[in-house]
Amino acid sequence: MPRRYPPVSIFGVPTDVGAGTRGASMGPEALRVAGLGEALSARGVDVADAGDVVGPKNPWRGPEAGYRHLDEVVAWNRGVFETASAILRDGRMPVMLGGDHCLAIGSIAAVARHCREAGKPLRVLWLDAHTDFNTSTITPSGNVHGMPVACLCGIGPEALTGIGGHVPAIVPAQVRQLGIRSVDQDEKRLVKEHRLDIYDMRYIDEVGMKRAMEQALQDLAPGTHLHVSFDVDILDPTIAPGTGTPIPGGVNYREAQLIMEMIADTGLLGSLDIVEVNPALDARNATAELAVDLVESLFGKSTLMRD
Ligand code: 5AB
Ligand code: MN
Ligand code: MN
Ligand code: MN
Repeated sequence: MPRRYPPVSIFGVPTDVGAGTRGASMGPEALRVAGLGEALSARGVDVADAGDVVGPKNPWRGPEAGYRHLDEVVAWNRGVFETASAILRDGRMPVMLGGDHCLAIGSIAAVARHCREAGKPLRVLWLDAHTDFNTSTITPSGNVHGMPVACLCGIGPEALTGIGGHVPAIVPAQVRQLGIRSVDQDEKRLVKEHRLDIYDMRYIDEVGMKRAMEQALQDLAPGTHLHVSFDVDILDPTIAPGTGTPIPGGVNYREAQLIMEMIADTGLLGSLDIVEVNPALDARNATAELAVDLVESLFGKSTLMRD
């Protein structure tokens, strides 16, 4: 039986201020060109395009006190927070087209505030090759796209941890991370210390994607708002070359479809980030097209019975 989805508002965030490679700023347009809006409409979803968040240009400077472009990262995230909050207030589902992954600070802060006000449980499913749990003192790069999960959990500069007006925006127990295969040395210590629930590639190899996803999605209370933060570098670079920090050994096409299909089956999807698509590194928009294909599955498109 086809599932009904709430109305969706997609919005673009054309910046790469949080990344170490230029080009994710072109991600929103690549996803639109790949037909994201049309694909959702074809699924029967009421979809509107809220346009793009506006923010400062990328100054392309080196790290200062452990951060690259902190002021610009804050400015962009404030804009994301305002836009996502307005969409949620309208009773619509925000779908953010990044941009680099630092922008999830603003989108998830908005979702966390919305859930707090509505008295809804929130769960964040972080699909990524990386844990994104660095801080200014342990980061190897200063790039804030390697820090959003830590910031959301209250570890980071006040200008970022406080964006939603409540510190921390979320706690580690609300997060599940899947697809992980690149964690920096000190970052490993920190994710262990904070007990992040991580389904890494070794675990997926051993138990299989189905079992790993069942565990990542288990004990979701009825009425939970499920936020999916989809960093396309979770995918194997052979199928998704258009991203700034590709790591070999990622999830394959069928595993990626299964992830999305199993999320769809929960019926709890409440908001989505699609980040780190970098058209400057892509092969004929293949990564954006694959992302759109996967989002169709996330919205209930399945091979046989269910659509
Ligand atoms: B992404 C690295 N851990 O902090 C760092 O793509 C990479 O949002 C971060 O997951 C990758 O610079 C950030 C080496
Ligand atoms: Mn990421
Ligand atoms: Mn990543
Ligand atoms: Mn990346």
